[in-house]
Amino acid sequence: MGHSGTIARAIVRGVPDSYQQATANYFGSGPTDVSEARRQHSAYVATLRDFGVAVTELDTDEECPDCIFVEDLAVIYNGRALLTRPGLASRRGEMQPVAEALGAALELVPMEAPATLDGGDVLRVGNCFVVGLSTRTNPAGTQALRDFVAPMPVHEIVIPDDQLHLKSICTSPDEGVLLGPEHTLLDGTLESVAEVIRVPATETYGCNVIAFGNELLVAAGYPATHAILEQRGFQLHPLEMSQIRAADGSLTCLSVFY
Ligand code: CIR
Repeated sequence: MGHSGTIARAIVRGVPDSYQQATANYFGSGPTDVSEARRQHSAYVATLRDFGVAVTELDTDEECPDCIFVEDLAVIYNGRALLTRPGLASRRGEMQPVAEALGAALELVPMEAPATLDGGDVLRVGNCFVVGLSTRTNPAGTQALRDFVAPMPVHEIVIPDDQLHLKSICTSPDEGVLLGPEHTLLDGTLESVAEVIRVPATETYGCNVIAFGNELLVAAGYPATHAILEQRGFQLHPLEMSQIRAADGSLTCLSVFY
């Protein structure tokens, strides 16, 4: 994700018929309505296009039920793409078309075993990165990220086991500002890099936003979070995400921005 003027292009990937088999252990208990997931995904893509993003939509892959969550496959920095080793081995087959699409514009840097890292754990905040150590991202993965973005500082934060990724629960709505839940990620790491707006724990899912300057794409249905953001002067664009959330996915998960 990024801020005003920083999102030029996005790669997204369509919803397969097999989406009902997508992994779901956190926010969701599994998708139940593939047609509705497709409607929600299409509305998301249309909204990105409305904001002037050049969106490349990759063919879906029935062998990969989680393939819509392309964010996890790459970290983009300085004209290069770090191709991750997703923490869930069953997702590593998603890589090839994403790598091909990114390779048309960027230098590709592969991640080597035993490193694992999901792009959902990597958040750029100003002139540094914050990376989540999670069930998907291991210390060798965070080291690979450090090597990839050096000399840019990388701050590590432990993601509690009841949450999927850093960006599942914390993103940046504006330069120098983070949005996070009030009950976790409280070790001071976030506050060391930005002002942190905290929202009620019941609205943790609402912390995943995509910023276009002052305008934010947000998940529909998180009224306390929306009120806090509107009070701060943001203009909100709520999107229905129920069938994306059902597979533990959030707004940022559906794109690689570059
Ligand atoms: C998974 O468990 O890997 C997918 N069902 C959800 C991935 C969501 N991606 C993200 O938060 N970046």
